[in-house]
Amino acid sequence: MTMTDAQVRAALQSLPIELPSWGFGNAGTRFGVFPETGAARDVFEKIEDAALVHRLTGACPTIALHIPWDLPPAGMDWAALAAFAQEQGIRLGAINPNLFQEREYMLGSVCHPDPAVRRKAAAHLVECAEIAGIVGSQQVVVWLADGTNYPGQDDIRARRGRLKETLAEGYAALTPGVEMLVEYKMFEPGFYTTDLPDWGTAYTICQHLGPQAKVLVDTGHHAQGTNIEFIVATLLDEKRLGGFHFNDRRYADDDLIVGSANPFQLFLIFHELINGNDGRSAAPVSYMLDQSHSIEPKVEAMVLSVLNVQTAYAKALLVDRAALAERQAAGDVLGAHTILRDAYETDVRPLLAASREELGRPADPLCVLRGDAAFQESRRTREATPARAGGGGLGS
Ligand code: PSV
Ligand code: MN
Repeated sequence: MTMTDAQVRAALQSLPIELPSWGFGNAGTRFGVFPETGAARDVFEKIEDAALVHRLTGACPTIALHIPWDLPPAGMDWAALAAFAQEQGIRLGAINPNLFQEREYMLGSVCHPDPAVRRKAAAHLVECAEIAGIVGSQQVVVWLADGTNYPGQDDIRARRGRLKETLAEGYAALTPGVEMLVEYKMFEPGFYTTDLPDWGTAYTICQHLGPQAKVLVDTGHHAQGTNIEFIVATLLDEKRLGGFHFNDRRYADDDLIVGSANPFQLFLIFHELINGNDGRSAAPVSYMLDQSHSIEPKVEAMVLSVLNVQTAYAKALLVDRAALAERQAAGDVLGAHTILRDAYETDVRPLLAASREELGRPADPLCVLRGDAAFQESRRTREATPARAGGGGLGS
């Protein structure tokens, strides 16, 4: 039995995809930055751009913020920024502490050998927990650049002790109901050790922290060939999957548009998310994009990313789960595999178009955006006007 089109549309319409503020700004690679005309320069413009993506897709009601890149300007408080977002039609989402950019963090933040640096990192975690409480955000997402470059540079176990102790201070400051999502990454900027390199390490840290701590899976943060859907199934089974940072990659943390390099993997991830839930919808975890766009138009890139996530989800919803279970029980290796392939090869474009129209959004949001002369004009106007908050940070 497969789900009906109406059931698939209802499930699709209930999947919120959070946008990263840092994906709208002029980021680049370490080799250069190619500024885009009219790209967002401050938190207001990032919110405006995210709201546009939501108007076009109907799927992105929140924007994740990075602190201090997205601090409201002097004289404005968080409640006012949240109200600005609401006027634009979206809400403020996950709060991401920046524990990697300041000079003191050269040898790490929460794992730094100097207690004074750890105090600073803990205070920033507490500040971010408080911001999340004020703006009604559901998550504080912790990604650390902590690690070492050379054998012997620092004591691996001592760093782990500091990690647990310092993160616990931020955890203790969380408002009830707000989760701390602990993100891991195999390497970079640490090239010898990384203090949170994999899902297992993140999982044990979450166990130490408490029930409000869960693991965040960034699809670009694994070794080549890692079976991410297996990780997803395991974390879901342990009730410690907090959410995703979606992006795609060929080599390392490439931050490419999700679903552009390996759409089959994205489909398989959603298949596990549905399996580990009720078989009819993806687990209610946090779904965010984490991409930085260096050569692609940023708003278009976000829209395409949303469409790619929805495409993978729609195909995964179409898997005939009863038939799959039957073939699996019969030990029919290729019969079972074929059922997954059949769903993956279904053309879901008409279904997605109908779902968007049902929500009063364009059937093809990317096509509408690309043909929108007013949007292009607004970029030129923006470029010719000073930014409101005077700056704002680059993406990662
Ligand atoms: C750095 O690798 C990174 O891309 C992480 O994935 C974080 O989630 C993001 O930056 C924002 O800090
Ligand atoms: Mn990430």
